Amino acid sequence: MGILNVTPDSFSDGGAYPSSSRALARALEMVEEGATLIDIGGESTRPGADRVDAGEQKRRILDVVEQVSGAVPEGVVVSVDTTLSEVASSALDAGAGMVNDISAGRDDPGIFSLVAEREVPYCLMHMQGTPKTMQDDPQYSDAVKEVREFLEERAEAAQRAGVESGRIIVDPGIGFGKLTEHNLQLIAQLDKIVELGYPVLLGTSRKRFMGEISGASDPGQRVPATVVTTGWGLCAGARIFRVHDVWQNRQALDLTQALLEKEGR
Ligand code: HH2
Repeated sequence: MGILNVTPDSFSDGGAYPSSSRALARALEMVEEGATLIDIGGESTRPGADRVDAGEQKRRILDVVEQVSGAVPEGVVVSVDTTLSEVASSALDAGAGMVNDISAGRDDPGIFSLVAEREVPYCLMHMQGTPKTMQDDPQYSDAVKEVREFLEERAEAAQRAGVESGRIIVDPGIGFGKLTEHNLQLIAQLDKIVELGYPVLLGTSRKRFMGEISGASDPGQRVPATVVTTGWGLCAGARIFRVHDVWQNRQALDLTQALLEKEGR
């Protein structure tokens, strides 16, 4: 899954695509590099970020969603990264085929019924708190257990609202209300999340905890660390990798897959 943030302020690619033609060119480049999903978002959720209302999100993304959906080859799906059903609904009308909701239906419960009605894949993610304050003082007694229970509960809530279990994807929400220690525990024990039985999406790309460990203060210098988590995640059973640097992570996946096959997996 290649990341396409059409925002002025995303932590790594904010302001990188000031026009829809630039965004389209990057989307096609990511497909060329091996992405089969393009995740388009109009709201930064970096720590401390302010909310962006539905109208502004739509102004930022709809043209891009329509252009990218119309230009990508068959089999490539556009995902909309939003917590709001109004934005998701318009993006689906414009050609998107998946919803990525970092609030797991807590921001806008209407997103469950929308996804159920449109019969599209739906990713629900764990987050403690809200982007504005989530890194202030995250607390867990057992991060892996709590994240796992949360994802299970939200997946059940989505199903009660009519979302088919086969359309649900779960995501531990790396960096969302978590200290480095919690992020490491969740990646190291990703198999515990995989055990839930839903496809797992892993979003580590260029994130801050990698800078804390490696000293790489510039997000663009965290690509090698990202690639390690991608290979690790595939070994643990994760299925979707949300990344800025597509060919580098594609290469890691191809090599890890070849090794897993030699191991007999
Ligand atoms: N991370 C970000 C945004 N959306 N969605 C899922 N499912 N999982 C993630 O880990 C995830 C996500 C944050 O990264 P990015 O989009 O690069 O930055 P920003 O929020 O500043 O736009």
